[in-house]
Amino acid sequence: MKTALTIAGFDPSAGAGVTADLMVFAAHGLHGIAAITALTVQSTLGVRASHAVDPEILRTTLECLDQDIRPSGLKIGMVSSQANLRVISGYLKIFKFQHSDEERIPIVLDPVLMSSSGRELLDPEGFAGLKESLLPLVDWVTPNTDELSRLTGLGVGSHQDLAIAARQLQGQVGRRIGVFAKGGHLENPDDLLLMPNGEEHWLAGERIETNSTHGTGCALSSAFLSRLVLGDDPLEAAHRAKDYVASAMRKAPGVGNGKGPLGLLWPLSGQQRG
Ligand code: PXL
Repeated sequence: MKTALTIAGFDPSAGAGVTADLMVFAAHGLHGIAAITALTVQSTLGVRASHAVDPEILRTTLECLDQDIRPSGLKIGMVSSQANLRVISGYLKIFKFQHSDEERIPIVLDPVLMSSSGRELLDPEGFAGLKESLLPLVDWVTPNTDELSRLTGLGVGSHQDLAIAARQLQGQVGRRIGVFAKGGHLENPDDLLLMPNGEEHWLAGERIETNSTHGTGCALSSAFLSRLVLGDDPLEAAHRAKDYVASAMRKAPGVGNGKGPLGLLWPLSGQQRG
């Protein structure tokens, strides 16, 4: 069985963060492992607090896993603090140094900045570090419209804005990374896949009427990584990730009184995509 590693925050209501990522990996037949960057205090009703874990715990978790299990793919979600950002950048540099180009694994960064309930999930120094030192170390970045806007300083209210900002972000990084820009907040919720070679592909979205939207962005990003690990080309991976998440929204378990979690394990219960 292939392994995928997520470096992300813990959401006790199991909607977003590492718990969601591990469910997504399981749904794709992957063994998921996790290194936690932050403990959030939240339910489906919103985030009340967020506490970065001690960077030494994160560093030794990554070191300990690295000495034992080689992942076939890596996803980074909520980073939380500048100190943890430094640990993750250091880990990626050593990881890349240790492995040849043929052994390269896909690395996807979901640049989590704020919860949908409006709480900042990365400190200001961490934000600067994410742009300067973390982005150049990854292969794909999966921002939503707000994240794309904050990372580029451009307004993103339309499809054209999304494409311009995605190109600017790619240019800013100084190395050809791919941008899977999530347009879920646009009037027509289409996503844009900007390939490392500059090709643009629009993926048509549909608005799904549901209150179960907690962790949708996390799930799309980790499903995309899962499909890359399984050998899909990026366009195929993006289409399948979108289909998987749309089905997970339709098959939500209906838990909680706020924005509920998705039904991320639907492929394991023998259900057809819905
Ligand atoms: O969806 C962004 C996100 C990611 N990771 C964790 C979160 C949230 C939003 O609340 O709590 C742990």
